[in-house]
Amino acid sequence: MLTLFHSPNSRSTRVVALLHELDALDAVRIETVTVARRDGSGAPDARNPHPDRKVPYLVHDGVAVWESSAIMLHLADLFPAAGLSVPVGDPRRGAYLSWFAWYAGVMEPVMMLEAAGVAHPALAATFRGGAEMRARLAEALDGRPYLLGEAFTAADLLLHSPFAFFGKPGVPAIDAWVDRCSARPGAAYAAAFDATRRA
Ligand SMILES: N[C@@H](CCC(=O)N[C@@H](CS)C(=O)NCC(=O)O)C(=O)O
Repeated sequence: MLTLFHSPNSRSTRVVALLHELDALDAVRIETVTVARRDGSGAPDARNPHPDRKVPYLVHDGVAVWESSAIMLHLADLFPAAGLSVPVGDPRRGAYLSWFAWYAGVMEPVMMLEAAGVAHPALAATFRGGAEMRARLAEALDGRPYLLGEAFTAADLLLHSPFAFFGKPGVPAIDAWVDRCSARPGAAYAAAFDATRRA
């Protein structure tokens, strides 16, 4: 059994979009919970088993999976028929895994630091900065529609999501990719789903 702990218009919305793209909604119970939001609204929900009361949080046959990258990798592997994962043995698998790790380890921290206006030589030495992050994406998307080439994968769904939420960066290759990913049926489904859910 699969249960996704979700809060509307949050980082778990992209997991709902993925479930739609995977045609897996019937296989997953979506439990809507509240979370503490940065604008001061919301509150931690005692029904949410995440140790920090965050979303997304997935429970698969009693086993927890947390962090968007791990959850999306796991779900895309669980439902391979949709073709959104890259299987072990495929030469694209290394890049596929690396995009998920880079998202969690570099891209999201860099975006948060940039949005907060925080800069420090130690941070730049560790993560580089927003310009380098965008250059990496633009280079990967040069002459190809998606990060892994011609096919849309779960990596595109995850990595385009902050730009879809906070706005495109004004880099042509990235902006066009965000538009392509945002036009997918999963994005429209998740937006409509969230409009019907109140935690
Ligand atoms: N790196 C985590 C971040 C999860 C996260 O911070 N989610 C927010 C919602 S967008 C949350 O649950 N915040 C509630 C809180 O911080 O208490 C992931 O991507 O899964």
